[in-house]
Amino acid sequence: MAMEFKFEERTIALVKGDITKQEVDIIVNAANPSLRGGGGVDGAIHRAGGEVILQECIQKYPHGCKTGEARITTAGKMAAKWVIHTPGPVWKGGHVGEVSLLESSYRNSISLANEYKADSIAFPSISTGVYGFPIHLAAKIAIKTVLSMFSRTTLSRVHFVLFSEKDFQIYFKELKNFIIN
Ligand code: AR6
Repeated sequence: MAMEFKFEERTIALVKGDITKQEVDIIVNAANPSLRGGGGVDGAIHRAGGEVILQECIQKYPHGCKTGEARITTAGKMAAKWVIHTPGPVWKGGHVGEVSLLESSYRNSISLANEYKADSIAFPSISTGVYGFPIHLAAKIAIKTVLSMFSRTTLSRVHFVLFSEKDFQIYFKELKNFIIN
């Protein structure tokens, strides 16, 4: 299922489904600082792309990646050209910089996509699985941060890919609020 919206002559798609199947230039991975794979969407991306992603992470990023930063690899067997790996923050109650770290994950991913002159990018709901970030707040941050940069980049499409109907509806509500207000 997908819904499309126009924003400043660009397209935002809300998609319910599997991010590894998205036909976009860049897929964003909700990674952890080791960049050595994991569960959730990270596991799905490494499985779908194949060994080459892990090999590249090890070779190019021996020290992994700090929370809120972003690193790029190719996408192996997936339709996308690249994967941007960004470790979002672990939610610890909201008083240790979680909001600004999540903003940084989105901001640094968009900047890197722009450096690579990408036309399209797909985001999962970073930090809202194992890392426990409240999804309503995370959806607001994701939408606000991405849309505030969108028109100054090479990107013409951004996909927010949600794995469940519940998450999809939360993003839908936040996106409508943001576009209308
Ligand atoms: N496509 C789209 N979304 C997905 C998919 C998929 N194939 N699989 C899961 N999700 P999580 P985090 C959703 O836990 O909270 C990993 O082990 C999922 O339902 O993957 O940032 C890493 O290595 C949820 O809404 O990421 C880290 O250690 C969202 O993706 C840690 O988990 C994010 O859930 C990162 O935790």
